[in-house]
Amino acid sequence: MKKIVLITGATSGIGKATAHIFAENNYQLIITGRRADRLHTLKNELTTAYNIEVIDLCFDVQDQKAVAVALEGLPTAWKTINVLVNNAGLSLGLDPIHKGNLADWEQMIDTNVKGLLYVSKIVGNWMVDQQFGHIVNIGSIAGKETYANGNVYCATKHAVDSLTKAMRLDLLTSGIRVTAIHPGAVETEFSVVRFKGDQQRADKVYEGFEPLRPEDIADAIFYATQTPLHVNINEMVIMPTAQANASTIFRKS
Ligand code: NDP
Ligand code: 8X3
Repeated sequence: MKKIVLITGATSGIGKATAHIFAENNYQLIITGRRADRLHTLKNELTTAYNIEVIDLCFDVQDQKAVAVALEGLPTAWKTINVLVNNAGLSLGLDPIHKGNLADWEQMIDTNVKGLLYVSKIVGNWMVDQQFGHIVNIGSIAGKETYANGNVYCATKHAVDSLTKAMRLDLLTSGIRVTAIHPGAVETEFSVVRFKGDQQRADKVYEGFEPLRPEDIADAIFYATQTPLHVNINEMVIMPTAQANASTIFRKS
């Protein structure tokens, strides 16, 4: 029986690269996201390239009911999940706290924190019943440091850091492994989303240095899940070589 991985936010960036590496390594995949067309395309790519089975579930992690309907609707055999990658997330805006946009704050909290919780509660219960599993939470350097104007995004990623530690404690006696991966700058759709479609502003984020690629983070996620069962990688903080901390990047141009 092939192992099963569930990846949230698989339509782009880190989640999509993670889907590829698990597929290459013969896992069965459950891929999720809000963009159904992208999920279908990825499903076709993966099933054709790697001869594996893939289920695509289109839902918004902010919607508690939609999360429950989608996950509870999985065929029973697919609920034996070996690896959950809580990757869906986003940043919106980069403004001082007194100028923040309330709707952006709500969306970041509802996605990065509450969405992660909704998925983890359901899948975590299945893992406790089966007494195995591995939860990988995608945090950020923004969950380790707070940078100017990063306020609410940083707070949500600090929450992911804290929830990772909480999961490790609460799931300890069930043999479930819990890992956080905290990347620095990764070139994905992240900045286009943060700047609401302003591609020029997004491009500037990655100018003059070599950012991480989504595949770099996918490699780390996969590595963390392949260690012997008695080994838990608690966390990895992974930065571009040109980035020293959340706000210090050496740009050559
Ligand atoms: P992308 O924007 O490329 O991908 C984000 C993914 O999250 C997409 O698949 C998107 O799918 C999904 N997503 C966003 N909101 C929701 C939602 N409400 N419901 C379901 N899925 C959602 O960015 P990245 O790949 O960079 O981001 C992945 C994770 O990595 C995020 O948690 C991010 O915070 C984190 N991260 C990113 C870094 C970076 O520099 N890029 C650095 C550190 C951490 P869809 O739109 O189809 O719903
Ligand atoms: C993404 C990295 O530095 O833009 O989480 O917050 S950063």
